[in-house]
Amino acid sequence: MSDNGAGTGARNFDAVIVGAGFAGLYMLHKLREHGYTARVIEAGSDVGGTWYWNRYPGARCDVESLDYQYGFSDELQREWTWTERYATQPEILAYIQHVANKFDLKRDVQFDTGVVGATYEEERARWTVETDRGDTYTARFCVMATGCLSAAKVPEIDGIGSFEGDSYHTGEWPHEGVDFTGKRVGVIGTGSSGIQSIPLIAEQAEHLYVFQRTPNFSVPANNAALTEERVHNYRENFLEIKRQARETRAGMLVQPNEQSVFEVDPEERQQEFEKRWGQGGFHVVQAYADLLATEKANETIAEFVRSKIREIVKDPDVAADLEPHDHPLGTKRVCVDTKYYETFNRDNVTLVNLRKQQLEGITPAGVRTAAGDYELDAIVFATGFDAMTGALLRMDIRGKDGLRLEDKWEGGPRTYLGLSVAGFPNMFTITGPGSPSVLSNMIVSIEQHVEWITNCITYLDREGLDTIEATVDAEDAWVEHVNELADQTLFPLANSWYLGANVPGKPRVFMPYVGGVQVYGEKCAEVARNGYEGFSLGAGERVAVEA
Ligand code: NA7
Repeated sequence: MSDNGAGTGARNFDAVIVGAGFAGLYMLHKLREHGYTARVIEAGSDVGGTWYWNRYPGARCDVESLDYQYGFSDELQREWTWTERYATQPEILAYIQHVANKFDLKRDVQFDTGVVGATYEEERARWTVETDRGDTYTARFCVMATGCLSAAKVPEIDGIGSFEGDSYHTGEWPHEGVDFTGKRVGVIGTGSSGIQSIPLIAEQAEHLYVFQRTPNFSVPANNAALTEERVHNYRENFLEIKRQARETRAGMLVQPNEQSVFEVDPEERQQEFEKRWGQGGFHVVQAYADLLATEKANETIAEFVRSKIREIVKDPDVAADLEPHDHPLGTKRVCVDTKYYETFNRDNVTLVNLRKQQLEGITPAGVRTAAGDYELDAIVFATGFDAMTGALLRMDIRGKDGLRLEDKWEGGPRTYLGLSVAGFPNMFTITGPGSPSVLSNMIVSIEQHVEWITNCITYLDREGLDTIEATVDAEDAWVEHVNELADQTLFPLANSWYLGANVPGKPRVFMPYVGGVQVYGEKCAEVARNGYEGFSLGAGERVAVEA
């Protein structure tokens, strides 16, 4: 361990951590607990990661607040009280602030600083990390806690720079908020961000045009204030709930039904769907065991949701345009909304179906489609992210022999366990591609990764080892396994950001691991138990580093 501690202006650390969201902060906390020095480098002016940037109206987590909190500290959970079933972005941000303050984390974070590159120096077994301020940091370990949905994607639309009104990306929302009162507003994109923000923007705007390329499935949140009883029960069983969550597929306790949808008659099925729809959120997808397994089963739930759209939306033509038909339900992340479909019954809201009138471009005055011009005062790009790899590839990361990550991943991301990349020793990717990440409760997956990485580092030190690097063979086998599993599911049938399909030119590779949190966690534990099987461990001569 180096003794040149953080917070003193020192530039050499045991670890540099990129990103101060849930992942980076917990990584810092764990490393400190074990006596390591670490510096977190964060582009934002404060902690929070995705919850720092995504401040658009209606931004909430689609995982219930009680489940979407750290599990590592009983004391922490006892002193924090969530107010709503689905927490708002400000409440989640307040929670992360609380965590950062409680554990005194901010003193080791360098804010307002973007990492532009990271280079591994083989001789000294150290990473050199460069920032956009021109600083460099060196560290034995480099931990990428850069998030899966952190590289906002502004679409490549003709004339995008020519618009003379105001424009915003949901993932980079102004901190002071935006007042759309009296404005003609266009929202481009109907993923989760669009679907959450549209109802609230509609309440303010003089007129709202929703530019929809692909309709998504959305289910009601049925959000409500949490009762004292629910909070109390959760609190008293917290550690057990958190333990059990790691033994599930999605990293949270749901009520799965073991039955096939075809084992019940249509009437019973309808009742079950209605019950789950009433419960809100992802419950509906859990109604039967095979809903995400076969297209035929999936069609039953897809058609149920479409029937709800027809029931809610009064204009049948608008309802028809909102009905998703091009992908099985759940193969894109199901959206969780509050009054999304109802919004299309408002007189000041117009749905523009870009499949019927193609988007031709953006003009100084608004949006142009094949059917004509829409004059707008403001455009909201709810167009998503260069997911999972974007934040990593926007940095110039170079491993052994100058190998660039960008070149290595030219055909799509390749990792061992989503945690490590062959050719990039002592670099870890928290919830990287090839791990359950976005298919799971992120907090659970983040904690599992952080704890695995911490155990790995302490193991190396105990054994007198300096370096750890995934072998090419282990990486190849893992990539093949991840692909094989994905190919057995319906996921590849959707043009989703899971596959990189939303970014023109991005290799079409299914990035998350679909095997679930439990299976994945067991695999990681087994690798560690077997002396970090699939990794080569090195005991080179460590060069003393001057502060
Ligand atoms: P998503 O889910 O990637 O949604 C982006 C939306 O923007 C989607 O409807 C896209 O349509 C649309 N889009 C993107 N580019 C264009 C262009 N060029 N023209 C028209 N429409 C476009 O991002 P979100 O931010 O909503 O959600 C991301 C995740 O955050 C979400 O899944 C949750 O996990 C939290 P498309 O479907 O590509 O036709």
